[in-house]
Amino acid sequence: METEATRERLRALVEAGIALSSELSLDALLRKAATAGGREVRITVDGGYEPALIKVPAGEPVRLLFDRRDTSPCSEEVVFPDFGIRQFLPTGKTTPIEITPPKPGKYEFMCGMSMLRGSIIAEPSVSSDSAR
Ligand SMILES: [Cu+2]
Repeated sequence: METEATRERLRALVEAGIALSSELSLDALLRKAATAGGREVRITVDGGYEPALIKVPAGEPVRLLFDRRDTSPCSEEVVFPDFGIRQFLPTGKTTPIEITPPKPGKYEFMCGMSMLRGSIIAEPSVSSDSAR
């Protein structure tokens, strides 16, 4: 889902990238791009969540890509109680779930039976002005 705000941020990012590219490594630029244009984290579901601990900046949208490999009924659903999300995960497919942790803290997710567990750790985000 691309919004006008996202396009604006991307445009600003490209300009900032051109201005700073002589100082910043490509890696740092890509990390900046991921933050501005929508952060993505791939999570493998195979008898558990890998990684089971995901750190993200608070207040920013993150897209979690659940790549389910197993066929156990246990892992067929993932639940984010804090966000009112209960999502079916088809085996052999990647299912995106977008959340925005509103404030720093721990947001747990689990299978439909609460046996498999993982956590999103939302950290205080560093403002772009003081980043460097
Ligand atoms: Cu389960």
